[in-house]
Amino acid sequence: MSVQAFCRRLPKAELHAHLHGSISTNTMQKLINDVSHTVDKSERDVWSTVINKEGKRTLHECFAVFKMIHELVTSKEALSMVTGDVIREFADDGVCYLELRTTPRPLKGISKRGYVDTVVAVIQEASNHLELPVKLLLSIDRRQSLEEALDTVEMTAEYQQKGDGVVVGIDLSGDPTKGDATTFLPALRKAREAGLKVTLHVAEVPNVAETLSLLEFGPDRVGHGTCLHPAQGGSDELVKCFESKKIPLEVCLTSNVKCRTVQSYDVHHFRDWYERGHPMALCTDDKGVFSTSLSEEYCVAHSKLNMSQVELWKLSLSTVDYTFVTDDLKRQLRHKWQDCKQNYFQQ
Ligand code: 6MZ
Repeated sequence: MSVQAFCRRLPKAELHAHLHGSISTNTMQKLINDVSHTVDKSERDVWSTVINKEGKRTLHECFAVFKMIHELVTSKEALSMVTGDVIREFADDGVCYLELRTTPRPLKGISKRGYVDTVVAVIQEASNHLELPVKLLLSIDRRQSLEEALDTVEMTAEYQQKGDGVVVGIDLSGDPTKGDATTFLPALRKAREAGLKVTLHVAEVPNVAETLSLLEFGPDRVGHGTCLHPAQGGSDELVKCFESKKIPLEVCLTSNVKCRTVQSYDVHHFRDWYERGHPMALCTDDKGVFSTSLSEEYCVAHSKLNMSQVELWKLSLSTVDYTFVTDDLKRQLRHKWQDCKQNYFQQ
């Protein structure tokens, strides 16, 4: 079996996928067509050029792309359509567990809560016909105020208490060059008190003091962790703290290299943490913006980081341990992984 076929067939869990960054070129084209009667051709051409750029963007350019995507997703209908497409595409890629995250924002005629209701409704609808458990994290954007962050936490707790099991936690993300994430520590503590899971974007760019405070808070997982090591602008204290707490790391290989927060796969921090036996999950981050898929991330780990098929299998299975779900669902997921192994890999 080719590596591509192996990675496609491998059961996979996606733990770090921003909804609007995951919108594929096809779906983006649908959005552009939908606004064609209200927007002139030159603007549509700019959008088409941006979405067809194959994901080669600096971190700064990525955030300009998110702004553009947000300008295209302005109605409840558009939000439903993109959420449905993103879930289907992950399912088609052999993803067997999906955690989406998104930053609630008011759209035409709907509040932030209306936004979350819309995404939750699409997730519930998808569960009627797809064998793919989908959970949702609500994101705090670093550019927001503490009050907005507290509102997001309160809203997340309300949805969690509704008991439909879709909304499970909080993410802290947004442009890492903006704001001070430690501002949000009171909101993050409230999230933990409410029993919510918490994952934080940490050290995507060098910032030793902020990173240390976030790690000391003790999140359930962290995203990126690019600049922990002294050679990447971190410090020995950060490495020691991260290692001793064994906080699972959401690794986004293509995203880091395309954004140039990591110079090349050869120097990517994945290999070092893998050799230390640190808990890690391969993730896409923004599969639309970076033109990738979760299967592709596993292929990259094979071709650029010399991971064998057996290692990829073990890595994928271990990812189930870091999902934000009940022990019962984790058991069911592990069975699914074992069934797939028997069906596909022992012929
Ligand atoms: C930090 C990121 C990100 O929430 O509108 N986002 N935050 N680092 C990254 N690495 C490249 N990629 C995406 O999805 C888009 C939002 O996700 C966050 C940003 O806040 C972006 O605006 P939602 O669904």
